[in-house]
Amino acid sequence: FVMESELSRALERGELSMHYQPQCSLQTGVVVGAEALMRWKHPTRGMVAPGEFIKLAEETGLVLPIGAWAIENVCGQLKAWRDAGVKSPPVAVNLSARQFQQAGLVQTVRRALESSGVVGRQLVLELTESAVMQDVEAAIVTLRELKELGVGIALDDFGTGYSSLSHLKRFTIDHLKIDHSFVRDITTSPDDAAICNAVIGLAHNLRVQVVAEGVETVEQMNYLRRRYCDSMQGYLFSKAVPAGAYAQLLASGN
Ligand code: G
Ligand code: G
Ligand code: MN
Ligand code: NA
Repeated sequence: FVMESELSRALERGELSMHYQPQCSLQTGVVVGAEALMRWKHPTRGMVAPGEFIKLAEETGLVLPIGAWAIENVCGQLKAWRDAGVKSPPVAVNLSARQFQQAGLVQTVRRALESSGVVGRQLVLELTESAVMQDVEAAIVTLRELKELGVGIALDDFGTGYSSLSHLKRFTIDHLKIDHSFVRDITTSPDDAAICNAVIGLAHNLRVQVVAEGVETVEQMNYLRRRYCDSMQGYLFSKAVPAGAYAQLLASGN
C-alpha cells in the first residue's frame, strides 16, 4: 500500500530510477530499441514496480512531475551514453493519459531535448489507445507538435482499448505495440493468432512498425517472425535492467 506523501517524497529524495527493457529485431536479433520502465527504490520495501504506484500517481496528479522527471532522466541518460561512446538505439518512455492531455507536455519534451542536446529521433513516446481516443482532435494536434520535435510515437497495449483502427491513419504513429495478452496464446489460440496477423497487416499497410510485447517463448518468437512482425520485447530476450546493464548489453553486440 503506497501513500501519496511517500510518493511525492520519492521524487524529491531521488528514489526513482529508470530500467531499460531491450527490444530486438525479429529478422536480425539486433537490439533496435528499449522501453524505459520506472522503478522506485523504497527505503523499507525495496524495489517497487510502477504497477503498484502509477495509478495513485495518476489519481493524485503526481504523475505530471514524475512523468516529466522520467522524460528528463531518459534524455540525460541518452546524453551520458552518447558522451561515453555507447551507441544507443531510440528509447521509449511511457506517458499516462493525463500527461498526454496536459498543456505543458510538448514544452517539457522540447526542453528535455534541448538541455541534453539529444536529437528527437532518439526518443519515442508510448501512448495508450485510451489516451489518444479521449479527445481525438486534440490528440492529432499534440501528436503533430511532437512529430515536429522529431520524436517517435508508439501506440501501447494495442488491441485492448477502443477500436481505433479508423483513426490510426490520422495519428502520426511510428510503432504499434501488440499487447502481451494477444501474444501469450498466439501459438495455441486461432483467435489470438488472427488478431495478431490482422494487426501486423494493417500496421504495415499504414507503414507502421510492429513490436510484440511479452514474448516469453521461442515458439511465440518464431511465429511472430514468420508473420513479419518487426521486433519483440519480453522475458525471452531480457527483462528490464538498470542503465549500466543495458549499456553492457549494447556494447557486447548482443
Ligand atoms: O514494469 P511494470 O510491469 O510494473 O509496468 C507497469 C505499467 O507501468 C506499464 O503499463 C507501464 O506502461 C507503466 N509505466 C512504467 N514506467 C512508467 C513511466 O515512467 N511513466 C508512466 N506514466 N507509466 C509507466
Ligand atoms: O503496459 P506496458 O506495455 O507499458 O508495460 C510493460 C510491462 O510488461 C512492464 O511492466 C514489463 O515488466 C512487463 N513485461 C515485459 N516483458 C514481459 C513478458 O515477457 N511477460 C510478461 N508477463 N510481462 C512482461
Ligand atoms: Mn509501455
Ligand atoms: Na503494453
